[in-house]
Amino acid sequence: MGVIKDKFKEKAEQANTEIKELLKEHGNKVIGEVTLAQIYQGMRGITGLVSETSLLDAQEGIRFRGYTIPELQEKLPKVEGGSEPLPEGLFYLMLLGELPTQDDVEHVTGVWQRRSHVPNHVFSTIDALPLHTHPMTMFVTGIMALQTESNFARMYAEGMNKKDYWDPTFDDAMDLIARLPRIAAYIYRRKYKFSKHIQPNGLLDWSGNLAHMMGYNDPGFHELMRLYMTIHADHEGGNVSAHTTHLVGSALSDVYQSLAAGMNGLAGPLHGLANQEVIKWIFELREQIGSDSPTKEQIAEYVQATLTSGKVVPGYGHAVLRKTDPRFTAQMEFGKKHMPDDPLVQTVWNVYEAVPPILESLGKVKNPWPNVDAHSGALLVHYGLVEYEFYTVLFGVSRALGVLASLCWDRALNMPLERPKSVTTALVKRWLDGEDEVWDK
Ligand code: NMX
Ligand code: MLT
Repeated sequence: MGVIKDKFKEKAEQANTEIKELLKEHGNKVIGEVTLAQIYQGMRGITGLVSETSLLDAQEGIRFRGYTIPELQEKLPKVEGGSEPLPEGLFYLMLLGELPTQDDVEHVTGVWQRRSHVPNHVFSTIDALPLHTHPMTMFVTGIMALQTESNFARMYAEGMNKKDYWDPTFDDAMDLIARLPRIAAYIYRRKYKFSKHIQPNGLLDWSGNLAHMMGYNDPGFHELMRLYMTIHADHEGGNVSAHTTHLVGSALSDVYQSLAAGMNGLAGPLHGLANQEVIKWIFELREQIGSDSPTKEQIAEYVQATLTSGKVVPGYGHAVLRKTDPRFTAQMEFGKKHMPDDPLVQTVWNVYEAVPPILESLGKVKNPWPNVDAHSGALLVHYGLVEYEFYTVLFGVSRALGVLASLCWDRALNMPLERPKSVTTALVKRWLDGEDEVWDK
């Protein structure tokens, strides 16, 4: 067994014992109430899941195993001469709950390099799709084509003790994470660069290699990819991509099937697709007014027009956060350091001034502040990555780190099939009419 796998097994055994005792002693404690409105309104605020890798605070934002983004930027290992954290280190932290050393991170990079081979049939499957296919559809198709390689599916078919489920799940997770940059870069080069593919460079880190295979060799872009892959990796367990991966995984669907399902959720415009929507929306604004530098007044008018036409302002609002997303702030800091004069980046900052008071004035938006997607596209455009339909694929490569570390934990803790109760409006009405105990029927 590998070093990380051994360590994970040890940690999981400890956690299993702890959780068993915790449930034995406190299993009947009530942790919340559910209102009628909540079951009709997206289950907001219902605590119903356990996810070990990160925790979201509505005011403060995300902490990964207790560490904020600025703390990760300070404490996680970096490439020589670099200043952004290596996402390999964040994966190690999320999986094992402890900060890695430089050696630990180099070890993860090496493991993922060795496991990164993508079989040819995956490329042929992607090639079978017409070129106008959305990159997220190609991405999900590529992940599903890779499912032929699942150790878990093969071993389950052969017959496996449930105590061992975590083991091939761990291997599948490591294999899939290692292979995702190749698939993402293949899609990018196929769709936008006349299928002129670039071979991996075995000397580069995971995100550096992704940048290289996409054809981007500016060291600034490599740094951006390390930051991007770190900040998009996880956002506790209830967001659509994490929750879907966990839910589908609870049926003992393997890592490939579970991640593909989660990525279909990420492809929705209220979730990860918002990053493409933001840039599309700003490009349309620039075209409408015929200038690359819209004034704050022009932005405000455009926001009003968006709202009047019954659309949401992309990149703003959140189901849990109630302040500016620290992932937005981390990207703003990157922009100030690397490209303070870029007109598109400046527009993103002007949008940040214009939008919140307008959304606040509607009186119904619970969070008028920007989320992660409000900023990411402008940084990518700065380095020449203008093909905004591809942006959610980058989000997806990063999100795999968090949701697959979590899926390893789901298996190690033998988390059961997820199956909440649903009711009908007819039953709700009977309850409102005073019929007792309808919920048990
Ligand atoms: N622009 C216009 N209206 C909004 C916005 C916005 N950005 N955000 C919320 N609202 C509306 C929302 O549509 C709802 O209206 P109605 O009652 O008419 O249906 C009302 O405000 C209350 O919604 P909230 O409770 O504030 O938000 P909710 O938790 O339902 O939704 C989002 C959260 C993220 C789906 C929502 O804020 C939104 O649609 N934002 C724009 C899309 C976006 O940026 N998504 C990316 C989220 C981050 N990610 O990567 O996943
Ligand atoms: C995410 O990163 O998943 C989004 O911010 C959405 C969420 O947390 O609900």
